[in-house]
Amino acid sequence: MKKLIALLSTALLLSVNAAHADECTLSLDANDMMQFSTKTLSAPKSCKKVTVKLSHVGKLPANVMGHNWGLASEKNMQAIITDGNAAGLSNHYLKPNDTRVLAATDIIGGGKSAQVTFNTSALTAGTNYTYFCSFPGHYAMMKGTFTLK
Ligand SMILES: [Cu+2]
Repeated sequence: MKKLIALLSTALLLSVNAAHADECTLSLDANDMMQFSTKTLSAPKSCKKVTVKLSHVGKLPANVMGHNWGLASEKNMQAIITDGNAAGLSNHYLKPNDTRVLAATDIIGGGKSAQVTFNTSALTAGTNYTYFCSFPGHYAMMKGTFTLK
């Protein structure tokens, strides 16, 4: 009987973890109109890691209409993008090892997808962070707010 209870509680724990993991995985699309499909993303503050999946649902190639998903403090976004423009497409329009970037996917073209998983330990719950596409000029339209709640 004890063994059965142990098995049942293990199964319960596993199912709780599985549900939890789903809440910690977020998805958004980007398109050929230079748009993200949402301007806000949030995850429960209980997520130790968050995964963001970006799908480019357009058709244009990465050098014309490439998109990524980057995360930073709002105050750092402009400088990150300025340095990213100089770094070029081969660096996914982000300065290599830029510590101001909290997370970022690769730049992708139409029909592709990319994802990034990051630890939430560097983030403060309840604080609004900015996410953006670092392709030159895109942040004007392609940005939003990420919050751990
Ligand atoms: Cu873009």
